Amino acid sequence: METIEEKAKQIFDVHAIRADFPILSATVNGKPLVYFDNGATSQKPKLVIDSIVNYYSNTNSNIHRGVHHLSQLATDAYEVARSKVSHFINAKSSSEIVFTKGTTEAINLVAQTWGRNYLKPGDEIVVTAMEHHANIVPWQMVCEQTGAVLKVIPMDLNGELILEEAEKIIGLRTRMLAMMHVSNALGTINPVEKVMEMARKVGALILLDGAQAVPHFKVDVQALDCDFYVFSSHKMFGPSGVGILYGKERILAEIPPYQGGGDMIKTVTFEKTTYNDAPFKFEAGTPNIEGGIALGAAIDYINEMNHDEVLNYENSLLHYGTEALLNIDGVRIIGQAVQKVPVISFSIDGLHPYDVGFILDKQGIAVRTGHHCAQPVMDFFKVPGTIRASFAFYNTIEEIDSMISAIHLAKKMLK
Ligand code: C6P
Repeated sequence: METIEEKAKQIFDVHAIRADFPILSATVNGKPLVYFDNGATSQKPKLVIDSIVNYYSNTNSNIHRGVHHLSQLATDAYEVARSKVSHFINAKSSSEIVFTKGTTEAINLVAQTWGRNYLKPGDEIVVTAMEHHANIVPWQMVCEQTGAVLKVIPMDLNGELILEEAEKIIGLRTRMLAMMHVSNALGTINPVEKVMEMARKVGALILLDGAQAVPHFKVDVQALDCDFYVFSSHKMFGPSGVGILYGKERILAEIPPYQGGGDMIKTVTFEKTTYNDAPFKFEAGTPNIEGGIALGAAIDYINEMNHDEVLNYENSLLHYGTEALLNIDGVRIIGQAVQKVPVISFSIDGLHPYDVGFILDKQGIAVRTGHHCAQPVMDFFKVPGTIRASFAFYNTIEEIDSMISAIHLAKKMLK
C-alpha cells in the first residue's frame, strides 16, 4: 500500500515549486540550504521579488498625493493590492483592509484605539496560554492604561486549549477575546469557532491572530465572523514590513485613529482636524508602497496553487517529520495537538536547543531555537526553549531526512 508521503509526492510537484524560489538553490556552509524556519519568515518566489524590482524600475512615486502619472500608477497598484488582500480573506470590501507594518502593529493598533478608548477598570481581555508576545504585551499595556484585566485560557500538555476552562473564563466582564488562530511555538490549530461562540454570547469583540494560519490554509473572515483578523505578509511569501488588520467596516468607522499625520486626515487647521474614512484614517504617513504591492503578488502566487494539494502535502511533511523525530532516542515533541500546521517544536534530552541549532546550521539546516517569542509556553512546558522546524509547501521529505541525520550527528558531537 502507498504511504501518505508517496501519495502526496505524486500529486504535488514540489521541485517545480522550488524552482520559483531563487534562495532555495543556495548553499550554506557548503551544504544545500534546508530552510525550516518558515514560521519566523517564509522565502519569496521570484514573482514577489520581481514585483519589487518592477515597482522601483517603473512606478516609484508617493501614493494618494499626486495627480501626476507615476503617482496615479503607484496609487492604483497599491489599491489593487488592498483589493487582492480583501478577496484573499473574503472581506466584504477593501475598506475593511488596513495596511500595517505587521501583525504586531495591527494588534497594537486595536489595543491603542479600541482598547484605550473603550475599556474601563474591571473589564476583561481574554487571551490564551499559547499566545505570541505580540498578543500579550499590547493588551498588558492597555490594561495598565485603563484598569482592564488580562485573563488567560489554559492549555493541556498536548498544547490544546482547555475549553471547559474557557467557558469559565469568558463571562459578562469579557470585552475582547484576542486569540491566535494557530500557535507559532506548537503548531496547534485552535478551535477558534468554539471559543468565539462563547465570546459572542457575552457580546465581546473578537480578534484573531492569523500570522501562522494564512501561510497554510484558506481563511474566510466572513465565515469566521470575527471582528478583527491580523497577519503578516512576510510569513506568507510576501515582503517584510507589511501586515494586515482586517476589521469589520462598522467597527473601523467607530474607533478613533491610531497615529496622526499625512493621509489620515480630511481637513487640518490649527484649531481642529477632521479624519479620513477607514481604512485611510489608520494609515498615517507614507506606507511601505512596494511592500503592499508585492504582498499582492504573493497572493497571486498562492491563488495559483491548489489549496487541497498544499494542505495534503504539508500534512505529509508534518506526519513524516513527527514520526522520524520520535524515532530518535531522547526527542520530545512539544505540542502534540490533533490539529496542527506543519510546525514541529522539540527538545532533545540533555542537549541545549542552541547547541543543536548551531550544529544543524553547520549542515546548512535553518531551524529556529529559543522561546519563539512565546515565553509563557516555554514556562508551561518547563523548557528553556525548543528547536522548531516549521515547514512550507516547498520543503521536501529528503530535507527532513537531512535534518534527522544532522540531529544524529549533533547527538554524537554534544555527548
Ligand atoms: N512569529 C516566529 O518565529 P510580526 O513580527 O509582527 O510579523 O509577527 C508577530 C507574530 C504574531 N503572532 C504570531 C502567532 C506570530 O507567530 C508572530 C511572529 C515569528 O514564530 C517571529 S517571533
